[in-house]
Amino acid sequence: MRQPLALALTASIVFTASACGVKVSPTSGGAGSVILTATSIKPVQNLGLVAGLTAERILDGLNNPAGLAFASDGRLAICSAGTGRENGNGIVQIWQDGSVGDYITAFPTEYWKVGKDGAPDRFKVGPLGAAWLDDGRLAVSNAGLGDGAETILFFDGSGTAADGSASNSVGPTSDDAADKGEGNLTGFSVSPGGARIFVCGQGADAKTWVLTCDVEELELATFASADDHGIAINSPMQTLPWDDDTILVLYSGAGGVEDGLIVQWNADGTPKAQWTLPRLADPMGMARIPGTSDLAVVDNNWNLERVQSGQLGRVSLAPGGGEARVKILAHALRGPVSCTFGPDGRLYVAQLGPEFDADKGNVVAISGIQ
Ligand SMILES: [Ca+2]
Ligand SMILES: [Ca+2]
Repeated sequence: MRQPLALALTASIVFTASACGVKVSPTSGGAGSVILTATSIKPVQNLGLVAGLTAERILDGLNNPAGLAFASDGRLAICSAGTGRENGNGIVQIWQDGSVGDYITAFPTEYWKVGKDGAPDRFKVGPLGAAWLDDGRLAVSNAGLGDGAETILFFDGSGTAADGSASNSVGPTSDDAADKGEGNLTGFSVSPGGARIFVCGQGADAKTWVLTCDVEELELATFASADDHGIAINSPMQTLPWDDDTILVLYSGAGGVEDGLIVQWNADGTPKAQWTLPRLADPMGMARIPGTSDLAVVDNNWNLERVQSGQLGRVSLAPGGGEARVKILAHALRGPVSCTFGPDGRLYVAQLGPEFDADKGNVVAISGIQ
């Protein structure tokens, strides 16, 4: 994931320190102001980190946190489903240097699985992914809409979801009656040069798409289908431009099954290489380790009943594909969903926490990965 310097600030962020707890208020007011309130850094529970790595919990109380995206000025956008079980309160918050504030509010939300026979609905979904563009806009998936209706929203500054300019949606692309179109849009990245966004879709199991969105025309279109090329592993989760001509995509495969895969796609949507990921069950987040050709990959170890212990792996890709080398750097993460490196060199990881749908998610920052 992402972005060069010269980001035009479209929102004024105002810090006003007061006695304890640093309450912040906008001095100029008006649309586009973001109120940031200082938060306390907390020690993390044991994440099972290998020697040499340390972690801090920078934010908690999040409901099902998802995508993370750093702007070049150090602002971190954090997508989550909104607190509690009410609908329509999906949110993107901004965190910077220990302070946090609401950036875009009132996203539609839905539940991934609707409970039957009196069982509660499970896994609230709001905005799932985001990316900052060179011109300062923030692109966010409106993933609380249904499959086939989801769009990418583009924002010039802070506000509500209704203020965003929407792309088109992508409907069914197969004859499968279960194919409602693309949804759960997640795993954003920006192409080299910034003209396009890449994003992972989830349509029917018979048809898996990586999509691309033109950031000027706001045109969302299919880019690469694993199924069209005999790749049976589904659930693309994260995109990552790898060089000028190719893009890596991380696939988590079936829940709880050790079948994760990274596919390198050419610009024409044909696969160039692929790597299996031994020891990782459901990898969902991936970021390039700065200054290296290795990847940090977080393994959610997905289960729809409970949050399971997840992992952080360092992944090395052998030329031409095959089995990736995976070194486990942490074995007791709490349902990690996504990760990205900050300008401080730390790996920021969104975790579901001890329980999903319960405002118990958090973001941790892990130091020492080199
Ligand atoms: Ca959705
Ligand atoms: Ca899997």
